[in-house]
Amino acid sequence: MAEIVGAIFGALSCICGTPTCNCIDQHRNFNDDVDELRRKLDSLTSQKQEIESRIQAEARGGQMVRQQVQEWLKQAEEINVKLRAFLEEVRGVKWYKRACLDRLVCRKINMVKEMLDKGSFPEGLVIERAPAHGNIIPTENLVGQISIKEEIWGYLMGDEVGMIGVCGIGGVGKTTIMENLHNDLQKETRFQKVIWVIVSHPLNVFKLQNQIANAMGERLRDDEEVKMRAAALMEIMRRVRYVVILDDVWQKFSLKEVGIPDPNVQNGCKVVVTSRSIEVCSYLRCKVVKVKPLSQEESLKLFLNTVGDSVLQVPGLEEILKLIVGECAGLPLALVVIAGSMMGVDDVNVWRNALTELQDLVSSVKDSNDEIVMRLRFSFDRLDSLQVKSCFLYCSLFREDYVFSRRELIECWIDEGLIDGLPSREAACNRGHAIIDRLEKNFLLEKDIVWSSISLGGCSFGSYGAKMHDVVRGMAIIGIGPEFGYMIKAGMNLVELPDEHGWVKDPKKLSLMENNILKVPPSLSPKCLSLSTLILSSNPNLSEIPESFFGEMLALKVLDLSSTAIETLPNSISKLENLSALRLQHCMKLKYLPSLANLRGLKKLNLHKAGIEVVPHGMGMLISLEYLDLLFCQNLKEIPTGILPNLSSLQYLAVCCLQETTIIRNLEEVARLKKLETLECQFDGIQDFNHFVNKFKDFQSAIAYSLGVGTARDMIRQSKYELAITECEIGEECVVLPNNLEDLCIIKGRNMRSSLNKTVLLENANELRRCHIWEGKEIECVVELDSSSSSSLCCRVLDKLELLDLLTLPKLCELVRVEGAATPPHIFSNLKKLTISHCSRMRKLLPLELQQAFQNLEEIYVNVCKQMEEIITSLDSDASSDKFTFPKLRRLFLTNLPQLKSICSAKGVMVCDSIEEIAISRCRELKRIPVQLPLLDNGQPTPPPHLREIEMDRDAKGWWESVEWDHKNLLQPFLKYSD
Ligand SMILES: *[C@@H]1O[C@H](CO)[C@@H](O)[C@H](O)[C@H]1NC(C)=O
Ligand SMILES: *[C@@H]1O[C@H](CO)[C@@H](O)[C@H](O)[C@H]1NC(C)=O
Ligand SMILES: CC(=O)N[C@H]1CO[C@H](CO)[C@@H](O)[C@@H]1O
Repeated sequence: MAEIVGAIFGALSCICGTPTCNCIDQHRNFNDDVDELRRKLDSLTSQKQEIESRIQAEARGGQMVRQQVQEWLKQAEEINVKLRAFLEEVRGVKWYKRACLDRLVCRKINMVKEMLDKGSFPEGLVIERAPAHGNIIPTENLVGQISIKEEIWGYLMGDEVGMIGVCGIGGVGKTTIMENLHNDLQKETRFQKVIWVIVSHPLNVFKLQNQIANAMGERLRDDEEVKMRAAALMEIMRRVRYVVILDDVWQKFSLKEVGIPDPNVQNGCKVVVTSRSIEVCSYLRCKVVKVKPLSQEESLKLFLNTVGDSVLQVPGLEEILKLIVGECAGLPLALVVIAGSMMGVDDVNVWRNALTELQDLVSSVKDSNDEIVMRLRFSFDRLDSLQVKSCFLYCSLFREDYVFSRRELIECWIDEGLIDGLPSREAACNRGHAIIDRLEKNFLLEKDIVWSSISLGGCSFGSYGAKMHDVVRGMAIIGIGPEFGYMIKAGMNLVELPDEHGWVKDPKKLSLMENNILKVPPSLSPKCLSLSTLILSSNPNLSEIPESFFGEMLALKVLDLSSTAIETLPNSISKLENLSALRLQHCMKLKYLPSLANLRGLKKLNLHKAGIEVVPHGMGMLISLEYLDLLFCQNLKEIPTGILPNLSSLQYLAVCCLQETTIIRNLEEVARLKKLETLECQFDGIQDFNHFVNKFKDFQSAIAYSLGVGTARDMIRQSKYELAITECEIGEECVVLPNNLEDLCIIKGRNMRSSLNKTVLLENANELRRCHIWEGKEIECVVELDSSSSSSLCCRVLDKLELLDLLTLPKLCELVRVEGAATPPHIFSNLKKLTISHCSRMRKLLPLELQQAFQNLEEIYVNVCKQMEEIITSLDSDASSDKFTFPKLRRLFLTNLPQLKSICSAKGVMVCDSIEEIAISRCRELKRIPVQLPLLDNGQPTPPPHLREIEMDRDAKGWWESVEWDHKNLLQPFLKYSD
């Protein structure tokens, strides 16, 4: 209190001490301001209370409240206490002094306003475990090794052991066991946080700290020393009961150095390390669990699981098969990879031959460390085409554990000329997908998730990409790469180029990706006359390459300098006549490129986000150019007229359209590019965009597009025709949609109208398949129809919609609003998936009038809608005993709906015989589950034939006892509890 009094009188003396009391604003009334301050303070209090109750509702078992939110709550409380006291003080101040206090009051008002603004937390309050997208790691099911898994589980659940070391040779299945355990741990309430970190090799403490902090939803300061960061991380970790799984540790280190508190009985935390080295495990004082190879019997089972049981029907095969399995030495990785390569073979002779090859390979390296390498080599040799082999080998150029997106990998293959001779880029991409599928099927690549930079409402978004198992990669590098002239030093923390002795003789492909090479020595000119691919990407501080460097690399075809700090490219580039791909994306400092006029064979020029101010000299001469990316080159103001039409081979073009004039001028030129297949374009605002669309419509027919308006974001990239509008002022003008649009995404639209229908011109959108609306403050319903339009256009337009995804729309209260119409619109009749989350005003989801929308619905997700009362409603109360039929519904997820009283009216029943999964959690007001069980011929009820599980939160056991569900006892076996 003393401090506040001081502040008031301090202000008085300093402002009023001078004769010109300039703080008096004649037009303001002091009392009004004080009232305003009081009102603002009340709003702050109620906002704080709301946030606190939202946290209670949202924060399920293990979730953590975001740090900004915690800080905000603390500050809000402080401000509240201080200012209430201030208001008390002010009341007693004499009138003649009040005027002078006014400015102070104004400042306080602003302070509260700021707090109110800061308190919206569009990313959500808690760090979600990204439910539907799961922190679940895609993994193989375990065959054998169950006892090992159980042993580890015992240590995790018990008190005795804090550090666990899972130890065994490469390919024995350590990671798979831990992945399975990790996924099981997600369903446990014992730990608040389960973190999976792939430890880089060589170990990099700084990076490890970042990985762990990120997994905790926090950030460490990049400019601090490792020691300070360790202390900060320690602080973060102390707050939760965690399991940290450190996968694939090669070197000794100490937990303290990184900032992981010692796991012990008091904190109940656990650290699990997987490693090939017992020494590492012992050094960390782990309880060591050795993962042994599979028994012959388990091996056979795993092999058959992969290759398919039907091979056993081939006469005479069983013996050979057992011998082949024997050669795999019980290593799951070898078993699945080899089985993968024999899939579909039913000729005994081929099998017999395979056995001999495998035996030869294995005996050639008996008892060396490379045993597994040779087993894997076998399946490489069996990839029939050189094309597939080369594509596989190319993946080893990336650093260990790198997850590539399919698109990225296929583009690289195209650059290498590995996918050639196809009539279009689309055909080449399809071929690329087929190759990835093939490699995945052979277990030479594995599926993994590429996380996009989009994160909203606490959800992260990912898509499937591919990754090379580290042992498979090792095999590629040691066992095969050298024959093909590969030299791979990716992700090795190198700070300079390898010196002359370190170079493979006459390499063909050299990767130095993801190091920290700072400089290429001034006169270095490595003699690499056969080098066709040089990758120096992601050396973030590499700023200079000397003239001489490319002097003896004249055969270079692919040069990748992306994500480096280079400022200029040496002129010697101009002499690389055979260069066909120049990748310079994310070179933000790149200002200068020499003339490209000589590079007649150049097919790809990627300058995405590069710093260039003008287009490179000679670009107009690149008659072979197929791929040009100039997107987000912020300094590039225009593409001069006359250049684009020369690029007659162009298949893919990505540009920003920042000024109206450039759009129009270039667009007419774009129209002349006869081979163009894909156009990617970014616009500043809706006006520019609409202008573009109106022109584009005339010629777009066959061109796939990916268009963005507003701030740049990763595209969702699901379809050929997509539009994302991000953080845009939508306001007055309706958005005109291009023809063929399949995917529409509106994120953080500002000043949107009350409905989607009023925000965008839906008339053209009769191909719309997916619609995402995220974080729109104004939108009240998705479609708003007046009586005249109800049966017509809009409904036809939205009839193909398959996915409707609504996230954080605070004013949304209905899907369809029909003004004064009696006839229910025929709408959403192809909807397959409906997801709605964080829409706090929504009370009722699907009106009975939308019945036709039920016909194709396969998935319904409703999550964190705090006023949601009913999922399917009929206005007509007589219909209360109705049957609601959802012939295709497979998943029904209702989570965190504190007001949900019924799913479909009081007595209604839901018929959804195709249901597979039901999840209901945190819906405590729900008294009855109306899902009707199908009847057998004899009239007895039976669980739905495809039902797999009914998931509930663990502390809902009591609720389950009380909830009404006809024949509930039959469903008991399907129950599964999660947290
Ligand atoms: C790399 O550059 C960044 C930014 O310029 C700097 O902060 C960092 O210290 C540099 N790293 C090294 C290893 O030189
Ligand atoms: C460029 O490619 C052509 C055709 O493949 C080849 O004959 C020529 O030797 C290459 N140039 C260099 C410098 O390697
Ligand atoms: C495409 C479409 O149905 N648009 C409708 C949007 O809403 C207005 C009035 O609210 C209708 O007149 C349009 O037909």
